[in-house]
Amino acid sequence: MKSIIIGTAGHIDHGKTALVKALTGIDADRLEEEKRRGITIDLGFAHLELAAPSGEKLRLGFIDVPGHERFVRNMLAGVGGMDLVLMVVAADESIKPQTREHFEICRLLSIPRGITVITKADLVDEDTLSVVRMEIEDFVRGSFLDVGRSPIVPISALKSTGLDELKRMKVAVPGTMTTAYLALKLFAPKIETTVVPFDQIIPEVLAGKHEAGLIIHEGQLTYERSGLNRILDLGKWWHELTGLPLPLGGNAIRRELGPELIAQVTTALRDSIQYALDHRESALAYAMQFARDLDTQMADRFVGMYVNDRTLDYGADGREAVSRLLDMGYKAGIIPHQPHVDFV
Ligand SMILES: Nc1nc2c(ncn2[C@@H]2O[C@H](COP(=O)(O)OP(=O)(O)OP(=O)(O)O)[C@@H](O)[C@H]2O)c(=O)[nH]1
Ligand SMILES: [Mg+2]
Repeated sequence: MKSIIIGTAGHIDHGKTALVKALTGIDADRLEEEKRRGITIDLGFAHLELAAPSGEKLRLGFIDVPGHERFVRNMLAGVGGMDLVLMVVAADESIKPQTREHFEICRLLSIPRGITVITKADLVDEDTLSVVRMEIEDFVRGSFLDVGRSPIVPISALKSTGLDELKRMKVAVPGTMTTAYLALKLFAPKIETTVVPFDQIIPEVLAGKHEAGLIIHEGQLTYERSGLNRILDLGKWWHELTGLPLPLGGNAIRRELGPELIAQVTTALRDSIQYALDHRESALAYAMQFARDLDTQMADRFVGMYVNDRTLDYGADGREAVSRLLDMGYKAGIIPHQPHVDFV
């Protein structure tokens, strides 16, 4: 059996021990003081057996080092025998003093190989993640961690909830007459739900009243800031299933009003939307009074999700999406009557 010694390196609190635990299931912080203070003081150890692509068994031994600058001697003692180092950089902090120091130590001791791991990817958005990646690329250029020979892998060590687990949860939903609810029931027909006012879902999930919440409106932009994790994006799920956009809403008008009045109302609505799109800044300033806890930038994104060119014209795929969604809802028994939609 082949043995490989893998070590961690990186700044304090950047997630080295959490990474080793996610990989092996073993908490390498074994000292009582380490557990109490939540930092690594002395070297920790873990192991994992894996089959190599060739079928050969590999025994991976892990050495987890402390990131605290005061314990750099312990770190140094662990680095000597490493075949491969996991250079850990937290996405929310990027390169810090001990990232540099540990990197220099690994270079001085000629660690042959490494992988740069961007941890805590769940804490930042994609733009920040790519900035951190660029900073790392610059930092490691020409070294044994140069991206030409060693990958940069973003991860999150947070426990993720699987979709099957979600199907067994009781989920707070904003109402049973919402597209979000319809999509959720199509995804998981047997899922249990409780109706909660839409703006109470995030606080109640945070308070532990519900296992999960179905989030609509601006909650879609703010849930991460509130400290929640996404399990499923129903818009993406629907798009993967059908290749169509998920229709979130529309204006309906009574057929019996007659073609003339329907045409008048439609024109008035379209003109009004077109005006708002053409005068985005003042329209947004007006909308800000209803913006609840959104700042201007988020409100701008939020409005863009609901008022865009599709608001003027669904387009052929938008129309197909509306019909398909309602039809699937009827066939699944979620909508009691079969809807017949005409598009004006
Ligand atoms: N959100 C998030 N938090 C994480 C992740 N990985 C680790 N953490 C948290 O970050 C904190 C520090 O994690 P550790 O694994 O103890 O960090 P460390 O690099 O081992 O710290 P030292 O050993 O003291 O240098 C803990 O509170 C972890 O729960 C992650 O992927 N996402
Ligand atoms: Mg640690």
